[in-house]
Amino acid sequence: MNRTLHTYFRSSAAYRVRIALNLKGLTAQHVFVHLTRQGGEQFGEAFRALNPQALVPVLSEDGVQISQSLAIMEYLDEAYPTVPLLPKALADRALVRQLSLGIACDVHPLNNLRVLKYLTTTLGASEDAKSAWIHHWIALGLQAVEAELARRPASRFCVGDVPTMADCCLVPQVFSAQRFNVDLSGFPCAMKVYANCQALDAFADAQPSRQPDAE
Ligand SMILES: N[C@@H](CCC(=O)N[C@@H](CS)C(=O)NCC(=O)O)C(=O)O
Repeated sequence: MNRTLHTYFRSSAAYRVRIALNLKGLTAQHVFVHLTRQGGEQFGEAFRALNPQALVPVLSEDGVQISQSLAIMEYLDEAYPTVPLLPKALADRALVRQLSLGIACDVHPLNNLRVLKYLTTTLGASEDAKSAWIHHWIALGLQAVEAELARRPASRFCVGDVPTMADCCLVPQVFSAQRFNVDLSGFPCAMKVYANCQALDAFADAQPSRQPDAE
């Protein structure tokens, strides 16, 4: 089996997949794509041939190439079901997807590198305005996660007492919030889940500072 992951240490989306692989006990050879060096290696011809969206992560496995972190995680879950990333009960599966999509589609893209670059260059936003933008969208997204977690019986992870795809999405988003100094004091349920996740090697080993390409 030849499995590679095109990744960048600071990428939240790649971080999700690194956690998922670790949870499943799967290894992948990491190919590092530096998102800022020389204008961004993701825009090079070779990487664009792999993913025309010019975004990491990309998982390649025996000729199969998949981009989009949620698609990758669902693929891994179907291909390697022994350690599942989705619970059994239908309603719980839907909740995991709801939380995952809420973060991956409605929070993360607004603070992605290319969006922030567009804000400051094309639209001329100041650094302060950029920072306010980041704080606004992360806080709004985490408020929704917090409300969802708070109205359910307390559990160790986002949905139940076993980590799921929702935790793979929450942890990188909280990590990114910390990097941007977002005040997280209003999110006790999310932070408790975050702490429970970080206590596991699968999550701790996937964090940006532990990656070989970390700066
Ligand atoms: N929805 C995509 C998002 C992928 C994405 O935005 N990747 C970022 C890093 S987290 C990226 O490659 N950014 C490069 C850029 O903005 O130019 C996923 O979940 O995989």
